[in-house]
Amino acid sequence: MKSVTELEAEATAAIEAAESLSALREVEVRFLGRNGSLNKLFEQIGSIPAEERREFGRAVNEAKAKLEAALADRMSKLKAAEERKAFASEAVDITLPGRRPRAGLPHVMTQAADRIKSALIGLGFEFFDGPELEEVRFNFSALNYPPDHPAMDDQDTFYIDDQRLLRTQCTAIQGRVFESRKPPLRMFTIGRCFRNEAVDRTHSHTFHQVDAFMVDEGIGMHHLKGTLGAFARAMFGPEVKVRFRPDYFPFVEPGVEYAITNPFKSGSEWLELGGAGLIHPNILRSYGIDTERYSGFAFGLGVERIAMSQNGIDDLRLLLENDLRFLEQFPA
Ligand code: FA5
Repeated sequence: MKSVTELEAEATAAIEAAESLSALREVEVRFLGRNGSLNKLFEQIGSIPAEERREFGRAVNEAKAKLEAALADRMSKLKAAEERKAFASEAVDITLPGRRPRAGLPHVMTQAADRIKSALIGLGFEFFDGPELEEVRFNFSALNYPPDHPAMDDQDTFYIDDQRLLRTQCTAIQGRVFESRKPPLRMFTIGRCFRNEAVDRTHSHTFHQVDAFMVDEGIGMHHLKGTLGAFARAMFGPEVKVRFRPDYFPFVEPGVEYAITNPFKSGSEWLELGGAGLIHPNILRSYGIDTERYSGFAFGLGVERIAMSQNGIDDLRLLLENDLRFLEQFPA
């Protein structure tokens, strides 16, 4: 059996020789652990003559205390060394040139919507948001569609149930505004619309409209034409011409189709942007608005059409694909 002094010397050497925290931990277990060599020494105390036991116990305890101190000392040295190593391996070369973050840019549709918003706000219209999942009544019946009228077939959509659908037109905000506000009104919205429609170069099942209306005393077609003329110039420049031709929508009387001179070199001379007209008196009356005093105009335009004509894009599908090679051609 080893003496206390021998064991202490052996343990001290092992502590000094440990090159890592895990090696040190092993040394600690070997000498100071519950089943370690020092505790084993204690177990011999019974075989030692009674008068030497005190001295023996003291020597073992002293050795234990020394070894614990040596362990703690070695541990802090090893920790510091490991930290230095980790620090060195994580070091950053601050002299390297930085990597430029890839800055995003607004989608070409967002850019068009922003331009439309500032043009209409500039003309005194107030933005009003409506839900994409709309009540059937706001989308159709509140807009003077007689029940089962064939005009609804042109705007077949995705029905959630009998009362709710994905809106086919942003004109649906009219009823929402009339329920909560009184004239004079000058409102507009921009948002997504949905129709059961095959996708081609100019149509999609999901698209955007801007819809605006004004109700005040003595509003007539001249206000509508003046507003849409000013809107076209704000959006497409001073040279643009506008054209109005009779059209039918249940919620306007008279109704017109609104077109601008085609900015594309090819194709027809005119590009249709949407529909417009004077708000049907039936609608105003149904919301308790005095039609002797008030009248109004409304218009609804396709935002994709506007984005396409402003940027010379000839296929609407490109707007939906999120291909960066396409989108990066339109920095804001
Ligand atoms: C309407 O939706 C009427 N609510 C517009 C209106 C408002 C008339 C207020 C009178 C008063 P229309 O279905 O024609 O009308 O659609 C208007 C415009 O939305 C179209 O000219 C087109 O630019 C765009 N649009 C319609 N359907 C699609 C589609 N499937 N894909 C892309 N754009 C579409």
